[in-house]
Amino acid sequence: MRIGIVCYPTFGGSGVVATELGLELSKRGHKIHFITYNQPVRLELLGNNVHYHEVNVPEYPLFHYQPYELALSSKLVDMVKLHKIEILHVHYAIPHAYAAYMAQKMLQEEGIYIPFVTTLHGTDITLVGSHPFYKPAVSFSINKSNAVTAVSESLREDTLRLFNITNDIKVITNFIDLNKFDHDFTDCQRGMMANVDEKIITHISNFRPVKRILDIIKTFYNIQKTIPAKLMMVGEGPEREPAERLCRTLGITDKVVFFGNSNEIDRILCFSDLFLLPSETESFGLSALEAMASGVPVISSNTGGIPEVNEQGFSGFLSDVGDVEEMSANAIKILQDENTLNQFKRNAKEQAQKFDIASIVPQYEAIYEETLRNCKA
Ligand code: GMT
Repeated sequence: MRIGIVCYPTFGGSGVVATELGLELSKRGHKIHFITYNQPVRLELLGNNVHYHEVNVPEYPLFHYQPYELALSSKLVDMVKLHKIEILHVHYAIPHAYAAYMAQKMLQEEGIYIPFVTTLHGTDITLVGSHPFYKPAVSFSINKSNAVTAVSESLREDTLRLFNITNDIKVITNFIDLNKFDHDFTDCQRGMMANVDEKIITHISNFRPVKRILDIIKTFYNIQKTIPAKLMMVGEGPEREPAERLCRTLGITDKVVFFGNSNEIDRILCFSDLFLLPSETESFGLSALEAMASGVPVISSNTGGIPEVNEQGFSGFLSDVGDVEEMSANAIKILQDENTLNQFKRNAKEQAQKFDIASIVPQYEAIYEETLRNCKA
């Protein structure tokens, strides 16, 4: 199939999922066209089956806001015609499904029918999309999609609860390429980051308020009082500065490393012992899955789709949002002896196998085929 993929190319789960999906589909023989405003961060391999088309929005001083949706829908029209794209897969209802619908209508005027599949990732529904300003556009875009998927059962339920949805929503969970995370625990140069007696605790995100970054610092503060440890904070965002300030107040700056954004997530996870994800809400928690695939147990909140990913008492522990004391106690429970820690590491890897790319990507292929069949009927 010739498939156009639209996503946010920045650091963030939806862009990662869209990119990994496109790359895997290309390996399975499909021609993939990424259409977005920057080359997606994990898209390193452009080749015969993988193409990238940049959406440019010319700056025009008259416009207070530059019209990205307009530029995107025009680009979709051009790319569909030029590369004979058969189906579009857009990640995020706004503005991508909205732009895809406009492209569909424009192309219809020329006698071309391009169906589009929309994948909902979370913030388009739970944080931004449900704002009254956007709600009508989000409902409309979801209802006009030829097929809709959500990355967890929890997100599907949230979408049905928050919007007036007349379309079916199928759950296709996020996935992981286990081969990319297949390391030996002893081969990870952890000595570069911590002393032999120290445990390494990691968090990776875009440091937005929804990630509750300060809960991470407070949890780590409690842990390191009992267990020698270092904290690796990977990512950039508005909560980094307050987090660094809190580290100074608590006197733990020498134990916390702020990395900024990194393309070496697998290497960092390779030497990690525990992953923290205390988010306010999370439709899935791809970073937790990436941690588990590296054999890193997860201490998380029990919100949104996280319980579908992290299994209580097996791959880690889950607590109510904001319950720093329980999260700290559970972290210590996992870290306090090597046998328990190694058991949780093995469990985390086992749990990640449920989300193997090899079993999830065919579900997307089936949706594309079904959508194309329905459009031809
Ligand atoms: O929250 C993020 O880190 C970014 C955000 C995004 O839009 O990329 O992530 C959302 O989509 C991911 C991939 O499906 C999910 O794993 C995240 O849980 C989800 N974030 C939220 O729901 C807050």
